[in-house]
Amino acid sequence: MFCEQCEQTASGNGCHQWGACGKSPEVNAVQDLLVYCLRGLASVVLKAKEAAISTRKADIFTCEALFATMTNVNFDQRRFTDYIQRCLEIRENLKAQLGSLDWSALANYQPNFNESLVSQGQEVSLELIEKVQDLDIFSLKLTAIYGVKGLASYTFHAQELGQEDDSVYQVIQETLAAIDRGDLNLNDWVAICLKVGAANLRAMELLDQGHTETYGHPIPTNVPLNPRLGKAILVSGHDIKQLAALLAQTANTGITVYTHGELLPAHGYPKLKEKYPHLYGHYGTAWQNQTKEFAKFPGAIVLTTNCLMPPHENYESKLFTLGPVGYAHINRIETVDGAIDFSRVIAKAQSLPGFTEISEPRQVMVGFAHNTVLSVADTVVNALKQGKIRHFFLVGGCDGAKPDRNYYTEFVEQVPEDCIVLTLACGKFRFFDKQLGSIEGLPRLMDVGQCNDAYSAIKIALGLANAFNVSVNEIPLSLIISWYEQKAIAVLLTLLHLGMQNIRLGPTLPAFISPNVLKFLADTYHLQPITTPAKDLAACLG
Ligand code: FSO
Ligand code: SF4
Repeated sequence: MFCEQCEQTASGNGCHQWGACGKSPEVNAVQDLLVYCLRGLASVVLKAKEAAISTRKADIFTCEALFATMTNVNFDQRRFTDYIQRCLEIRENLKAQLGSLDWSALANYQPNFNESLVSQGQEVSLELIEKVQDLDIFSLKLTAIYGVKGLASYTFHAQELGQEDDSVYQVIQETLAAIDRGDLNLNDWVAICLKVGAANLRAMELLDQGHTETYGHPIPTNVPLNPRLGKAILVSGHDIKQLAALLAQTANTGITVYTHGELLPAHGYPKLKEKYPHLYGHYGTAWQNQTKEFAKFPGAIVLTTNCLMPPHENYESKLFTLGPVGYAHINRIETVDGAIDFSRVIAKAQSLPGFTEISEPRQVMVGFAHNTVLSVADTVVNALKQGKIRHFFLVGGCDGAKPDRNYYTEFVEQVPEDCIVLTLACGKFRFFDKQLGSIEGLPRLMDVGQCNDAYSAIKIALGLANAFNVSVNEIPLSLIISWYEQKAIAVLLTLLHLGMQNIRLGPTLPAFISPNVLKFLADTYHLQPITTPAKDLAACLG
């Protein structure tokens, strides 16, 4: 097998025997086969778009299928067989509408379902196909594919909320189709990667619109970290719409709903909080701690999107997955025409003890998305001008199990008292409950939201630049980013597309970036690896 799409890739060098995430070589092979078939579908979709034939079904399918291949989303080999079959059906249906055309071998590719899809997947692994070719182009192709996976996940979430833009689907399909082209040089591939970043900005904007138009703009909200007595359901992942559907079905059942991981920022949405008082508090921390935290949770658990870890026996009977998420033998909740029936989850929660003891009250504050922060832009600008605020740090991104991620905790601890920390995504769980005080009434630690809310952080940065009438690279803001999986790659491409300079990235640099590509990024964008908190702080403030 070959996979190096995430930060925990084995020895920083690609998973070759078994995925460090728990993905088997068999699942990896059928994922490769699915991506291969999606590349063939993409060339047909592009022709259909040219002929003004509707490709919406194919576009949404492509996003869901790519999403399923991301790190810690789906480990179920049968689900990938289904995706491959659906991919071919959709492709053939579009071809039939297009009439007789000369199709490439890839667009005509037909796996044999009577034989092992695993060995057929191994034959089309990107590494095998590209092995003899240019290392730097291979590096950029992987960057584009992994970035498109992240982009597809944001696009999938946005369309669930009724927000779509054909230009985003166009870029996803063009990028997939481009992998097969031999006529593109290094500069072409850099341009493709940046185009993925531009489309990702639009996809994140659509997702932001979907969230805020449906649930209101997030407002500063205290979230209890201590449970309350009674039956309980824990919802993890990122999908606010699926959480809202569960809240609607658990209203007046006496069950308390808790968020886990990246669903913490859901508490900031006023229309969710006002409508569903049983959306009470938050339980646990980041994804890599779920095996311990899920085992202890005394109720049912729903995993909406990434990050799912291979579950332990001691909690798998109370765990449910839905959407692109999957794991063989784990309870699955199907979505039928957009409707989700959570009755099995509710019955499971009723059969479990729930919380029987209370603990010391603790809380954190969420809700510092762009609307809240930019509504006090004048206060921020004045405080900056008067020297009361010296600098902003965006310390955001994914968490993970490696000890070198302590850098981010130590960094926040060492940020001087006249500076403000904005944070987002699951990396914040290393410091989210720290009491850092305030400056001019502004908390020194502000939670902007999920990784899916990276758009909000970008909007805040652009809004401050606008208020100062300077470019975004001239405001006193440093980006200290932690990455783990493919959404972070898509966001990084967006930041590069916006021309953001001096990003500090860690805990390690992506394995798929070749030395020459890294040099290009360092020379052009001053992208750099993190070093030590003290050294990086001094450089940012210097
Ligand atoms: Fe974390 Fe997982 Fe949100 Fe990622 S939960 S690691 S970038 O999927 O998505 O921040
Ligand atoms: Fe390895 Fe990450 Fe790929 Fe899993 S997703 S196989 S850990 S590189």
